[in-house]
Amino acid sequence: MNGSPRPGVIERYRDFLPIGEATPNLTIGEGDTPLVRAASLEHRLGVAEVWLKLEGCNPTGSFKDRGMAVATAKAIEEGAHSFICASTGNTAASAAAFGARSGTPTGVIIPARGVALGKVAQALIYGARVIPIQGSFDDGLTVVRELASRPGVALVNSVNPYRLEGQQTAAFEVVDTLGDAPDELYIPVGNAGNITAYWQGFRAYQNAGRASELPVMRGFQAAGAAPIVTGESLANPETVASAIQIGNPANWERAVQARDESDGTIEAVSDEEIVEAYQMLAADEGIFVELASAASVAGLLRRARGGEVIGGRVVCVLTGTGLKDPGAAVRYAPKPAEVEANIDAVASALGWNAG
Ligand code: AN7
Repeated sequence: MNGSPRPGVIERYRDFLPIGEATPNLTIGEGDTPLVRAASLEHRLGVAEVWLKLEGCNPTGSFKDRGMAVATAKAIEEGAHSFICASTGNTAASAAAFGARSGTPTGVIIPARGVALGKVAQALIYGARVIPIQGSFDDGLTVVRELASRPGVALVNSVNPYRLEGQQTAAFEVVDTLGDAPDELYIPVGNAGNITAYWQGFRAYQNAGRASELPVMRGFQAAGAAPIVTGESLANPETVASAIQIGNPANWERAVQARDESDGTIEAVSDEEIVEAYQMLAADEGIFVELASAASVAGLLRRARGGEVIGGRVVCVLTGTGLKDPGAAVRYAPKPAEVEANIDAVASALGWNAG
């Protein structure tokens, strides 16, 4: 321990990670995120225990910091002089932060259209070289995979195994907090790295005797970007949840393996269902996530309403904060009307009776 109450994932889970003497620890305080009960959802759905893993509380506002802490540390250990990634936004922001932290030039390739402004703003202010492309995330990933064959360039997308090693730590935290694995884990699926990493983490913990059981894994893609559900990759995925607008996930096979080994499912949720869960989390639980993150809760709502039997203790992973995309919140919340600046007008607008 370095004395900090938030030592970062490398220090906290060193024994479970590929960390050696020569691995630097660049931590920005990632990990150790809250796991909170969702009383309103429990009541609404009749599920005994619903827990929400608030990954938006990571330093750059998404779960990506866990994997990025490890991937960038290993890249530096191995002599990299540049980081590169393709991204729907959150990976870009996280890579840019760790690039800044380590003084490593970082290139982030993003689709020119659809990335939430807050994510672009982060990548820019951290000092990354931001390259918007006339194409999709999938096109960007193809480009960066080729660029990464140059010496000294570290690819920090989730095709990098160290990303997944680091992201396992979220599963470790869930087990450490609950005392065992949950019955079911609900998680959004885009490039399919995170569902793969959680499964890897739960299995590692079981092998180490820290968990007695494994959860059923339930992944959710947006209906307009659901290649794993349909079995067909897409050139033009379409969803309001821009973070998971991905047509050909890099970790496709491993996500299917996690699904099958856990006796789980990967299903599609519609944009309407995602928006409903997004609004409900904010208005009923006081938790403001981004649209993509709400896919996990949308999936839980759909299964509960469909009469499926839900495990007694479920965890929904909420992958990122809603603050990166305030435009979405304004779009999906009631719009206030402007009123005159006096007590009567304000009281009346509040719906309060005249005093
Ligand atoms: C909030 O940033 O792919 O299935 O380039 O930002 O591991 O891809 C983001 C993905 C879920 C899906 N929730 O996770 C990127 C990127 C949020 C995300 C996902 C993403 P994966």
